[in-house]
Amino acid sequence: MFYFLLVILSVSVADGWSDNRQRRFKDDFLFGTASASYQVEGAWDADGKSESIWDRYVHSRPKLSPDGDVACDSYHQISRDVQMLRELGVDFYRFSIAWTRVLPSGFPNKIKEKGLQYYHNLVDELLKYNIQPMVTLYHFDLPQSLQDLGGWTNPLSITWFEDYARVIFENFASKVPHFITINQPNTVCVDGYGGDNFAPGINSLGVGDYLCVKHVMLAHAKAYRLYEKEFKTKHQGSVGIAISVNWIEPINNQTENVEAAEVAREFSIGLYVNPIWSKEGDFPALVKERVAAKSKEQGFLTSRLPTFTPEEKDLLKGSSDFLGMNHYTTGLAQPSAAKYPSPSFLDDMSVDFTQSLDWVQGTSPWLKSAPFGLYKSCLYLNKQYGYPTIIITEHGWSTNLGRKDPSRVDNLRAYLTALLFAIEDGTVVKGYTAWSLMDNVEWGAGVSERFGLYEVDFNSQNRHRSPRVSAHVYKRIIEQRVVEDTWRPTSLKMEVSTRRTGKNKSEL
Ligand code: GBH
Repeated sequence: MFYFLLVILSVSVADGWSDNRQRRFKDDFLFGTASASYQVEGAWDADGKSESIWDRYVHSRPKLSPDGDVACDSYHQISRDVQMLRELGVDFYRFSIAWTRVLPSGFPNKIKEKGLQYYHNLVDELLKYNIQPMVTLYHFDLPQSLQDLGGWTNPLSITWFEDYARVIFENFASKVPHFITINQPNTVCVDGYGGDNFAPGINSLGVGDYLCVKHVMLAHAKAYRLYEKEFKTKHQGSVGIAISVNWIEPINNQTENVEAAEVAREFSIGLYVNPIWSKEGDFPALVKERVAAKSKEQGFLTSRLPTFTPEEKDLLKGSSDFLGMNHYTTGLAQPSAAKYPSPSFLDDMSVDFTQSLDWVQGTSPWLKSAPFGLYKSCLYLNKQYGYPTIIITEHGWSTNLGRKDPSRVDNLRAYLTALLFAIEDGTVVKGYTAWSLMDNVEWGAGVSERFGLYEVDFNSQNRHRSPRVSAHVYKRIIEQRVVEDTWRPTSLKMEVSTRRTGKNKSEL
């Protein structure tokens, strides 16, 4: 008897999460997929669109190939893009609006009707098939004209964004139920201003990056309050922000590594979540203390991390209807051995990351599969911030060319299973978004890293799209509401999902 118990115990421990219960996504759980303007639209200078920081960044670096000039040609392929969404049977499509297409000067003094029309056509086509649009206002592509004025390091960027947001809300609030203000402030700021690997590549380490964070957070809050005050009563939509929440685990349970992981979570997650979801409406205390101390040591008279006024904290606090969570991978933390440039964000944090050799590697160098990290991220947010309403606004996997993508199928199933466990343990998750609908321009990496449920042939005139195995598997999950271990499509031919057979809202 004792031996028998021991066997059961060790099997269930080894197996981690498996038991016999079948976990389902409730009928009102929303499934979607996503893209972003620069990554799919192409037509980079068509119909009066102005230059964005990504156009400039890629065009001025001879080593980078200008894949974004044409990208997936989505600017000319609305019906094909929406057809794919109907095939998948998704509830919503997350895409972004290019600021430069709508307001080429960066300001609302000149509104480009043709730019607006493209998004109206896309939104109308989605609504025709009962697919909800989820619109990101800013996904990394600032007008270069505003960058020339300092971009997000200029405090006036808060007003520039608010004015742009007003134009978008005025035009789309009646049709669009979900808005995301800004995608991944950490990428916008720490990658974009605290280095050279991401547009605009300002290289202002430990200074420009934090200035940007302050203004991006306030720009978000202003746009949220604008919608709340002038659009919400009438249109009843929701407005959130998409934050990069990758999991950080200590490399082992030694105290110094556990502490390093805690520090790293405050620097990479808390910096953006705390101002909105904590009662103080401010950056995390730990980050404020660390950056202030380092700054002093370095001879600065004030902390490199800017502060918020009491009014700004009030503006920030609670300024989101949902926490958009972009989750891809997990890092293992330990105190840094490496010497980072001083000052810099990395020096302030002083944590090094590795990933386990046991985790499957994607095509992107930073991407390994560790599904437990999604579960732990959710529980962490619940504990720290009191069960916020979450939408997974991105999760995905990169492969090479080819329509057979077993590693994406495995990754999708494992992460959705982890999500079901997080939901069972109390996480409030309204929806899940697969990144990405189709292969697209992976920023500086161009079209070499392929994140699509649909493969795109970048050598063909019309950027021909074809479904991968994972597209069929995702479609099946959306229909069945469960994650099956072994189901496979019998052919790669795709038809419109029975959930989206073309009936419009009034018919349903
Ligand atoms: C998301 O974040 C983006 O929102 C989306 O546009 C993108 O396509 C998707 O992820 C997949 O990457 O090579 O070690 O220097 C992307 C954030 C920022 C993650 C740059 C990878 C490069 C790390 N990315 N980062 S490294």
